Amino acid sequence: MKRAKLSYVVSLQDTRFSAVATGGWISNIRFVAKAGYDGVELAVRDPQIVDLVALNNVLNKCKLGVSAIGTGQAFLADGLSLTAQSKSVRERTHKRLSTHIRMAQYLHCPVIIGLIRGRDRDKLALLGRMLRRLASDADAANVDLLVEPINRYETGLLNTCSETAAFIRDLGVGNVGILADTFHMNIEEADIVQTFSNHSGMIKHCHFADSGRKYPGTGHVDFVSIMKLLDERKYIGYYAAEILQEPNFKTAVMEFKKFFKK
Ligand code: LER
Ligand code: MN
Repeated sequence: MKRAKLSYVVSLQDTRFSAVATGGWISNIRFVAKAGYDGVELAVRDPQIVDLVALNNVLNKCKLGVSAIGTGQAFLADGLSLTAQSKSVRERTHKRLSTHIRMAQYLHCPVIIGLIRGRDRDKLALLGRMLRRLASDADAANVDLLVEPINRYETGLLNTCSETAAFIRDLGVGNVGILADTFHMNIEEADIVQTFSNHSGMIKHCHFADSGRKYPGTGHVDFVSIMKLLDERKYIGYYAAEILQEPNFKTAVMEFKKFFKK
């Protein structure tokens, strides 16, 4: 039986977001490969400053796939947002995300729409217009977009899987799915396993972190039931470790992997 794959989130540049591996990305990627992962997820502020050929060489040598490209640092570090008040900021955001889409086309992976959508709850219609346009660019490049429900303390725009599913249905495009992050779900969903069950057809990718955002087993998220359900629904995407590097990067990598051997 084909199974879900494991990946670990590695940032290609320094960031204040602490649930990703930072420091030397080459040695981080090599360590993840040696620990037996199937892929890495790349957090990328600006694809134009990435040496794609060098990156691809490292990935090929390590025999790693790429689960997705994260874009949140373009929001956190550069202030880009799809729903910014200013039209010129929105256009620069579209342009930046087009470069993420080109990178994703090269690496054969989806692009995440997380915090880059902005934070203002009232901007859902604007987000819809911006995303429809972006989804059409992505479709031409054969790339999928993943909208990630994010908890209320980080954004007011799309906190739950059911809101996000309704939003995606309204877009009426075929290449946008849900990224389900158990850390956010533990805050926003009444029943995490039931939520996976309700939306499994639209969930194309998962971020796995326990309730305190550390590796599975350190909190109260029921990963065994989640994986049993997703196995039954024939989920063959990734479980990506977007976790705090605690007690340190290497231990977090090993402990996340170890959890899935049980
Ligand atoms: C990104 O995947 C995420 O989960 C957010 O918490 C980033 O702020
Ligand atoms: Mn996430």
